[in-house]
Amino acid sequence: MPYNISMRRAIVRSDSPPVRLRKRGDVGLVTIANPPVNALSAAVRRGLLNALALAEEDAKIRAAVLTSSGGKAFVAGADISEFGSPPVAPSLPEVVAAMDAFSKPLVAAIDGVAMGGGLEIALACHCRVASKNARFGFPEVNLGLIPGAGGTQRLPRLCGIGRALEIIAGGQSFGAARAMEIGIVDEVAANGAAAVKTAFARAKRLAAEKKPPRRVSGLRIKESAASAARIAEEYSERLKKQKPGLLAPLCCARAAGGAALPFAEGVRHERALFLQCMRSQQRKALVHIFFASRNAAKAFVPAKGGEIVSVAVVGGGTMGAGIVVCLADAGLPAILLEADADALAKGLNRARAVYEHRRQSGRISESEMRQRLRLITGAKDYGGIGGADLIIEAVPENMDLKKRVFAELDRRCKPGAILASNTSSLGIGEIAAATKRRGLVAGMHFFAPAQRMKLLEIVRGKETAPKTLSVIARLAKQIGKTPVLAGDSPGFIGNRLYAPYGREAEFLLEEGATPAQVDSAMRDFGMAMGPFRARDLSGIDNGRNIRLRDWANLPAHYPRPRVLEKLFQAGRLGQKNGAGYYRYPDGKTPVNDPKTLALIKQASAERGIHRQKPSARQIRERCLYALINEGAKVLSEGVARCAADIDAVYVLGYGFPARRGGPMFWADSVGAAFILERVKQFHKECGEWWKPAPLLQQLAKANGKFAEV
Ligand code: T1G
Repeated sequence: MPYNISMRRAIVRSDSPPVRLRKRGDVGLVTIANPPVNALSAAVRRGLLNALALAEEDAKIRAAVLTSSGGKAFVAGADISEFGSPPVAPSLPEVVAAMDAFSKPLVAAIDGVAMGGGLEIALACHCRVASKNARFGFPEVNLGLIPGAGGTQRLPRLCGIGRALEIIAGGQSFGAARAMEIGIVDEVAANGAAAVKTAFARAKRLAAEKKPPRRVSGLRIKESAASAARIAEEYSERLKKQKPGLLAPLCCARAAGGAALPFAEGVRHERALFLQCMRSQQRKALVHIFFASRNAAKAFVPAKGGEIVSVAVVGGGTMGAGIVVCLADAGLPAILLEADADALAKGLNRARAVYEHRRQSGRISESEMRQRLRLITGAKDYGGIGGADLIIEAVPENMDLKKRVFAELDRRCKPGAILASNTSSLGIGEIAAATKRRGLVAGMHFFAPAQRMKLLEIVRGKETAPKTLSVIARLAKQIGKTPVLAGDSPGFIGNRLYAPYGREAEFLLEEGATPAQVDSAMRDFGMAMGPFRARDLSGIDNGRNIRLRDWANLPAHYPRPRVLEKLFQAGRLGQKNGAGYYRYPDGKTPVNDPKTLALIKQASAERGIHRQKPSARQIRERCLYALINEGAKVLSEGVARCAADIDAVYVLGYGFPARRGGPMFWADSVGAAFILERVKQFHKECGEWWKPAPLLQQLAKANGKFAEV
């Protein structure tokens, strides 16, 4: 429907428009107000177009300032929730073209994040003023996209093709000082209000000069077309190594490589690449994970009260120290409790070592390190942690030990304190039974290294109170973690699905594969690390203990792989003692070890297997379909709330490739019927482990998807 002036006035001057135009003297103030992050929805795009048209037609307006309200974001980009739906006019390129054509000075006042389309509309202005806490970036590449509204053409014109390639294909955000340094911003003000004030002054000055607006599109990059294309080509070759299998980074490089072309031609080239990415399965998968990681938090009712002011951590091992660092990083005081002075000193030193490493690599300053360390204190007895609001237990994976710790915590900690276990798979209900405050007991399963991994499985015991879960989920967000709710079942979500994945990898060794073949096949699929390299990292002894416990009551007729036990009996504990599935001559680089192959062949012989090398596809099918079959059971049992939660767990905690959207999203792209046929085949060939999950059978029959469960 074509716009007419009355419609424009209606949209821009209604009482709560997503875009408002107000006159201040002879300057028009265009304000975007689309909480929570001022995403460029269709209504915002329409509002911008109308506000620009009104400001253009109003002779009393001699210049305009573009800003937004809300503070968190200037504009966080296109409205991601619109992706995949039929496009709604006006498109963002149309809006940006109208900004470019605006005949009066147009100055952006930026506070909060200017990302993606938000940075693109800022670059389409003739001048940019930022508050000092503003942040900038083109994160589209993390969604499987490229900037699609001129960003790949304007950015190189301001900061050169080399820097532009890093920013666009890297997808990292950066601050106002850096933006000023590289020429994206013309001035930095103390805060949002000062940025608007400064922008006004600039707009008036530019209007008084009566010169044609300085359009970024009118600039030229200093490199020639051939040189720009060569720089982009060289950068693309690096991207193929750094980000294998990803389409969007390469398209970013190709689009920016065209910035030496005439502007209109470069924009057309960019648009074609943008639409190619928009249609890609990788974009669908990456956007799925963007929302899955945010929607997981909606499993928890928003907490009211119960603020967590101080946290104690029991156990200063690698995990406990990492958890303490998470807390200090978020500005929370953390008390580390250990059994004796020596153990406490070791635990505190582990936390200090994390900060020392960050300081040496320039990620934090000496003063920031001291500030964080001041938040970490030690206690040698329970009396020292009695006043904490939350206590996170991170002692070794031994149920009797955990029960003793929880019973003592229950006696010594203040009423109302929440007691959480970092257990990776032990029963929360059983642990809670050792206390008289079962409603206040839950699982907080961090992933190693705790100070880096974003995933936090929050485990609901059968008597855990909803408020306990909500308070923990709120803390999770405060310490930068993504909370995913898990039912109290062995292995919760992550380790429950990881067990069959690792089991099948091990059976494949006995059938004819080597650790390197299996790891390589899974890395080629996109896993951050192969299963055997991962097991060497987490420790052969840990893997063995979990398996002994999980299979304690396994019916005798279930086949059991033997290689893990043989490695353990041979004293090979993994990277930590120099040998596991691989050897580690330098302590960290895995090297194939003939001794491992000898143990594997021994296992094959004991089982009477004639070894045959499997193909990469067979390796992937066995490992992944076992995982997905278990995921179907976890969904049916309600251990996971929905398939997207499983995807969030696997991408954030287990290195599953985000470009495939997580195991259940990927399974939906393969198809339940196909997977069921393969599972049935493996059931015939490999025995009871492969009994098809009822939900998988239902979906196959109904041509349904896990996403619909
Ligand atoms: N569109 C729609 N919703 C968005 C959104 C967006 N761009 N960004 C955030 N949200 C929602 C999010 O789902 C959540 O919703 C709420 O806002 C708070 O987000 C055309 C093609 C801005 C740094 O990739 O990085 O522009 O869960 O929990 O931790 O060329 O949000 O409350 O219902 O993340 O304070 C490029 C994505 C898009 C930025 C704020 N832009 N967003 O972080 O809050 S493509 C991005 C973020 C594009 C152009 C191209 C972060 C944030 P709910 P949050 P936060």
